Amino acid sequence: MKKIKKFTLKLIKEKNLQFSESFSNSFSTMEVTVVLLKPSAVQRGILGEVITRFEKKGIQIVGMKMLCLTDEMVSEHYAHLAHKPFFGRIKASMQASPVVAMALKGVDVINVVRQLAGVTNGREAAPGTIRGDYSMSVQENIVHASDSPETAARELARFFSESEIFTYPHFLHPCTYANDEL
Ligand code: IDP
Ligand code: MG
Repeated sequence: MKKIKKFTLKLIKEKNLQFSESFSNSFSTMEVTVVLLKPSAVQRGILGEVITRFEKKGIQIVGMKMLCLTDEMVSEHYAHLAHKPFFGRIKASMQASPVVAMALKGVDVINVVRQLAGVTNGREAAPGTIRGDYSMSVQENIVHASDSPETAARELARFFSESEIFTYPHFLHPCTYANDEL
């Protein structure tokens, strides 16, 4: 935990990433969140369509890579489900192929991306959301998205090294946000 905090603070300083804990008094906060495009997205050949949704929304991609999740990564990532009878199935499903990990940056992006993803069960997720449009399953639900600033910081450290997170001008910013939203 200490290591994660140190890594996060270093990223905030060096990469100009800002997490909401640092700006709890402002109305809007520039944040970074983590999305995993699960094997269900990789194997169904819809990576491009899902990535396009984030881009079209005005969210900046600051990290992206393909990787195979290790046993340790999945166990840490889904530790809150370790006691469930279906945990073995989830684990196998997350390791069925490589995943694509993305670091996404934007104002209030953690909540925005959770809304774009939709609720866990694809059959109940609202049309227009990623899960609502592409999934018929609770388990095979296309994307993972961080659910809080603390989780986002932990997941960023879990899936990315410092050199894999980028800072670059987002030329669409003037069309994406008003000055007082940044
Ligand atoms: P979330 O992905 O919407 O945050 P969580 O409850 O954190 O939902 O569960 C993590 C993942 O575990 C889900 O996205 C889904 O793939 C899987 N999962 C959750 N609940 C079930 C279940 O009841 N059966 C099968 N898989 C599940
Ligand atoms: Mg979750």
